[in-house]
Amino acid sequence: MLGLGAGGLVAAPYVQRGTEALLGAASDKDPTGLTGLLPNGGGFRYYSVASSVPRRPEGDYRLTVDGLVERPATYGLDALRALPQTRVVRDVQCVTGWRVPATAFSGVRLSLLLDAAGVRPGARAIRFTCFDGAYSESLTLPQARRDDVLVCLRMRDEPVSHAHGGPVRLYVAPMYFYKSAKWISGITVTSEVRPGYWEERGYDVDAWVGRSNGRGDAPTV
Ligand SMILES: Nc1nc2c(c(=O)[nH]1)N[C@H]1C(S)=C(S)[C@@H](COP(=O)(O)O)O[C@H]1N2
Ligand SMILES: [Mo]
Repeated sequence: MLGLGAGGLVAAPYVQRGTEALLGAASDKDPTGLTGLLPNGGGFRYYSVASSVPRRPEGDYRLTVDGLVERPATYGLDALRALPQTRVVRDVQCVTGWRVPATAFSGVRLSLLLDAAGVRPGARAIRFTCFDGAYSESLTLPQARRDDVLVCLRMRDEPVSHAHGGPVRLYVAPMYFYKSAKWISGITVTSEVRPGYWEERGYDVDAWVGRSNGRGDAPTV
């Protein structure tokens, strides 16, 4: 029922003591090599559970909205840019402890895309998929409809870089940063929450900062 969160790869074992070690390992191994290539921009760590992520040329980017909706849709970047843009400035908090204060994210409210698609009765959750082929995330419908949940085109007032999940990533402001899926390609409306990548590995689906099993007081890794 949980599905293969790692896209068919062997799933990592469920870690009961918290998955800081796993998150740290992803960073320590630096599978993307990006940490070595890029200055540590403003305190961010670059995370990717996929060993490499293809770059998506702007013109080729597509975001699909489907599942329990009246009007499935596919958006290119221009179509997303043409929609009303919202900017929020909030702290970024990774579950492993590092934090970046007052970071600007802007883009289209997820609620706007859901309203445009017309969520059908019986829908309760959203599943996000990513073109890295590995990561996934989830939100309940009420969480997804919050004003501070954005489909981001810009981060720190610049286009979202490839390292940070560009051209389009999610930003779920009130939750730990693992909810903010990078390189998103699919938004599927579902009848139940399908736990995302880290959630299958022990982290809470309801990842409210300070009110979930990622406490943010773990040592920075
Ligand atoms: N597709 C994808 N999204 C992802 C991740 C990932 O590995 N793959 N890591 C998550 C985690 S644990 C964090 S802390 C943030 C890191 O975002 P950054 O690389 O922009 O700092 O992205 C989140 N979104
Ligand atoms: Mo994280």
